Amino acid sequence: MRAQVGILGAGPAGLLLSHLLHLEGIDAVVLETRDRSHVERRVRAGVCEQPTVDLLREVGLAERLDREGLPHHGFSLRFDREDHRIPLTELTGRSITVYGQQEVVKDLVAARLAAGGGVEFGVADVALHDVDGDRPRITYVDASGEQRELVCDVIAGCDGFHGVSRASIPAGALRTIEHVYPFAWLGVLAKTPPSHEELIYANHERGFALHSMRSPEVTRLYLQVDPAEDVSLWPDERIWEELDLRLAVDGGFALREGPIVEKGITPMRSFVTEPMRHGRLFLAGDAAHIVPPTGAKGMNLAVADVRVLSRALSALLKRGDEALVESYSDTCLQRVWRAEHFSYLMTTMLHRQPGVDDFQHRLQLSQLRYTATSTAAATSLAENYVGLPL
Ligand code: RFL
Ligand code: PHB
Repeated sequence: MRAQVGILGAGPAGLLLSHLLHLEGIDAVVLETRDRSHVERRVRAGVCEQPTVDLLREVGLAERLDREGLPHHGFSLRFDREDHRIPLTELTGRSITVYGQQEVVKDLVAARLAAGGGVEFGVADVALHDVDGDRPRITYVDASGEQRELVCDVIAGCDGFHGVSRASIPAGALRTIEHVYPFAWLGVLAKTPPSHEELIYANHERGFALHSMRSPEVTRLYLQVDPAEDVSLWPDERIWEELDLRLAVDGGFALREGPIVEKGITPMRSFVTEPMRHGRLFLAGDAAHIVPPTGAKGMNLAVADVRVLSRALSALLKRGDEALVESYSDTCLQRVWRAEHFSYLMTTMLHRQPGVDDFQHRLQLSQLRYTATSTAAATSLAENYVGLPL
């Protein structure tokens, strides 16, 4: 089999890249190890920044997002039992849209299949070959158990943090920079209307808590926990009790409880691969970098990467112009490092570090109060949160 671009991974990065390439008249095949329903049900990101929404609109993928997505013009910062609103739109003229990653993925899969685009789910034993040469190949076993080979001009590694693409690059050709945080998030999805119209990021002495949502009927909530925490120690009542404590404010806050339908623990790390390219293999999204979720940037970075990559591959494959593929990694890494810094700031400002002294804690509270009361500080946070222009 032959394709101009072989794409590993049907997450937001891989699927959107194949759509963008299709619009450029370039044929691509997406190979995905999981089945379609798994990919469409995986609960992950919830926040689309403004540049992501603008791009999805521009490429005809925002019809359902515009109908069902929830536009948000601000969010709350809570600390010391006080609530402070960060008015995103007032400060930046832009906004975010709460629309689940799995909804973005469903829309992308539907668009790819409607256009007759190649997406193969349920493949196994994926291996990359000859990525240094100009005819790289992917071998794999398809869903019916047949051994296959896909010969490409270029391979896009969009297979997430645990995929094979990054691991296929010879040791020594890449540099990885990593920071692991001493906490994790316990995330739950509850069948209950949100308790507040906007997101709430709370710094509490018992740890961070986040109130988010997926729809007018479904709430998404997170609690800071130990990275080694066992999810079975968190029955529903304990989760609600803890959220109640951490989201509390003077004057009262009524948390709406309801059946919890999903529970999971996510470790927090920052991770960057440099460069994001080796020969004819281009890494994009979580395959190349990870941010802690506090800044809501992971999916948005994946989208930004493939926008740059689609243009670069179009120039290469249609005109033999190498300039944009040469600058691909540097162009993406500028945005990646901005998001890394912002995500680090949000994370360190909002979480309680086990074992830190009073000095660190007082600095954290001072930073929160400054952010909540200075227009300059709030604007800096807001412009990063809504997404810097692509
Ligand atoms: P994905 O979504 O991980 O997709 C990679 C796909 O590759 C497949 N795969 C393979 N395919 C072929 N061959 C192989 N050998 C393969 N190995 C793996 C996988 O099955 C998968 O389908 O990566 P992509 O496309 O780069 O997208 C990145 C985003 O998923 C990620 O950054 C976000 O979910 C991060 N994130 C958030 N991002 C935001 O922008 N806003 C948020 O509000 C936000 N909240 C979050 C988050 C991530 C979270 N978790 C669970 C990590 C909240 C959480 C809790
Ligand atoms: C979510 O709704 O899943 C969500 C929202 C904001 C974040 C992270 C996750 O910072």
